[in-house]
Amino acid sequence: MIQFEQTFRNFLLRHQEKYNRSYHFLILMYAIIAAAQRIELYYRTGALKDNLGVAGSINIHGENVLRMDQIAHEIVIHYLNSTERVIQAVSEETDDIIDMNRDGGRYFLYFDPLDGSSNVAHGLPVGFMFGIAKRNLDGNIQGPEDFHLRSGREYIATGMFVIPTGMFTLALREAGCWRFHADETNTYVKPSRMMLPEDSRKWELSYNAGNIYTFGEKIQKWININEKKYTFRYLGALAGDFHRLLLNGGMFMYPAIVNHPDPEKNRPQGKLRLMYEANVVAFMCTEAGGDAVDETGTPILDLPPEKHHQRTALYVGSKPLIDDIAKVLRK
Ligand code: AHM
Ligand code: MG
Repeated sequence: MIQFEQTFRNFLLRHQEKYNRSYHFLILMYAIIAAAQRIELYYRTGALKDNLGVAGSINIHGENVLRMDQIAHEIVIHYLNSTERVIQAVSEETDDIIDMNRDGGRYFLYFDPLDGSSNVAHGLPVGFMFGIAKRNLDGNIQGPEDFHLRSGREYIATGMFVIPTGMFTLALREAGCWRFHADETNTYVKPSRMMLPEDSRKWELSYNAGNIYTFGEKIQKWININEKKYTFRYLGALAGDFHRLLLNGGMFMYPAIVNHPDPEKNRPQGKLRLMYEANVVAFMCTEAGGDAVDETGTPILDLPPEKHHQRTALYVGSKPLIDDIAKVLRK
């Protein structure tokens, strides 16, 4: 007998019915899946086809654009456009907001099509990360509800694909954080609910250890006191590191860089982007029973974005650890 698992499509169909939601979200999610699968195809053969190198230009963040960044960006834009349901999109790869269906669309999309650039040259895991907010459909309300700069608290879903591993995690507002696996036919199947483990023996800490002496004194002190209690793991691609965290618990952090020997390299605002990196994992983590804060100890999901490429420091993970570090950060 063949063993068939529940498919992602069936899972989502049931979810939409249970919460009395529209079919529009299904159309959007199928497009996102198609985009992820296409990115994965290119990535898997990337080294062979000479697609893992640099493209020869510099992006708005002052970083080298990689060939795969461009390919992944174009793929996502194509599939989002095809749904006719996206109002505007924000991509890490373009400076401007991308207009799609301004009149008829329902959703705002924030995405990083290929996050974890330092892994790309090696063909190691990277992430396609996205967050979704919805247009205010009550025609009487005008203003911020119809604006793309939404805080994470207003997102309706966030997700990430760990490429090229065939793992997909999706969090739906108030309906939990779920993980899916690609089967032999590349169909996402077998939803499993993710809840961070309470047992601290499995917890891991994850941060760029080479940066410790550039962190603020409070964080250096916290690390000094706490690092020996936990295992340490760092892949250097948020999707991969966060994927581990969801199963094992612990904390991922990318603190503000404030003590760099070359002051030009300080990043007091943090490195990661609020709208399509930090909010994505903060939203998933909250649905999995965890939490996330910035350098002031403020919940990431409460930060009002002032610009779409805004950066933030990020501390995300098991609630007791985030509560503890938030206390230190607020002092
Ligand atoms: P990117 O958007 O340029 O890829 O940067 C984001 C990545 C995250 O995936 C990862 O957590 C972090 O940057 C790693 O940074 P570092 O190499 O400084 O440790
Ligand atoms: Mg990125």
